[in-house]
Amino acid sequence: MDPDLSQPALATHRVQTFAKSVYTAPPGSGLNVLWGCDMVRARVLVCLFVLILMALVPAAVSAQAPNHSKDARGSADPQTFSIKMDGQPPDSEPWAFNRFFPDELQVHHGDVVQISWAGTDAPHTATAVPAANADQWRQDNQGQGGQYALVIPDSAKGGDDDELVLNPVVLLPPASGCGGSSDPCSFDGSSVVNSGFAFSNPADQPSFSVQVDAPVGNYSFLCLVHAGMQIPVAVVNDDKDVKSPDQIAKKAAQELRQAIRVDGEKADAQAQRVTATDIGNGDIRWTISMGGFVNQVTANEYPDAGITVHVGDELRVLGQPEIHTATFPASSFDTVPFIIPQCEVPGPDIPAGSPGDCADPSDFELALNNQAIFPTASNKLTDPDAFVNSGLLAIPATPATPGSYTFVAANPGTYSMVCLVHGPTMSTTVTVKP
Ligand SMILES: [Cu+2]
Repeated sequence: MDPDLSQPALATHRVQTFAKSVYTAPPGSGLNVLWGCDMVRARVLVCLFVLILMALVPAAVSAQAPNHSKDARGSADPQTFSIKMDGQPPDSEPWAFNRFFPDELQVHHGDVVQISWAGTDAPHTATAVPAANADQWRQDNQGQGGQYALVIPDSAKGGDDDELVLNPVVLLPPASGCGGSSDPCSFDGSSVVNSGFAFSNPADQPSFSVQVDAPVGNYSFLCLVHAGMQIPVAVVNDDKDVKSPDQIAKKAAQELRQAIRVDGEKADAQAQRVTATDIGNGDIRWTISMGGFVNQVTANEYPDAGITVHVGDELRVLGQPEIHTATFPASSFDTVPFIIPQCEVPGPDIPAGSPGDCADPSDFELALNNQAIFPTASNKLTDPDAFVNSGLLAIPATPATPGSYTFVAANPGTYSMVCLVHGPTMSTTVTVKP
């Protein structure tokens, strides 16, 4: 059951609020892309990772994301702290930083935290949760049946669509419209405050402001899309010193530099590595990683130099904490979208560009394309034009997102491979020789 449909007026309001922010977003911004499904930028349409599995089992989601308007300030001199999610990689590398910068924060009651997206094109949410242990909170709230599961079964109308949709509770911004720098959402320490889903966009980075009205205690900020993307946030007594906003900004910048220099470079090297294993009969199994992933920095790329194999060889791709596919041919990125925007109706759903295309805007949804996320029946590379797909892989492996997939080189030819999640920057060539 779609939770929004139990409260139609509210659901409509929330969708329209979000739709408004979409339509008023500047051209090329992430929000436009999300609904418009622009193919170039759609390469970033998410990294959904392992939570998908948990949502494969039909799950009832039963409550709204609570949000609150601004409360009176508690302490005398509230400060505003600016923190970042994600960051800019060097030299246009296709990396994303699934981290907050800085990696922890202490504030006083009443302080405001402005959380800015800072990546290239990855989607994130800025979400304040009333839990000191973010991993435990995810287990309790993002697993099967969890209110904040990233994807849920498309069962709103008749339960006749065998597919998954992005959870509106994760996707939608606060109904009240709070979150701007002049109108921060209040986090009272007892309920979740969620920005909704938005894409990094260097030309116009989104941000979300939260006033921390919670009592002294320990909480977390996290991204609902990316596991492990979270920081502890402590509210301390007014008589205890905390780092200044300036010091926090410097710490954040220093941590990003370190993440680029150390973790990014390691992740990049991991993505480029090709290893060979003798499998008998003169054949070789070539193994690559689906990109690199080190300390929450993901290098979304396949080997630049391509891979050359012979007929009879295998190509094994290994999943990462970030979700990916290995899909032939590379042009599939244009023909097999990972996410399909559509209107939920009885029977097969109708493709749509935005909520306004649906008879009821609250019937608009973003579905995962089964053709993209599931493996093809055949794993054989017989024809460079034939569609052969690993489906979504990830680690830790689950039945829905296995940890590896193995192709078999059956016929000579030049084959192109792409990730349907990340697009052309994550592609390579597999040359099969006789
Ligand atoms: Cu990918």
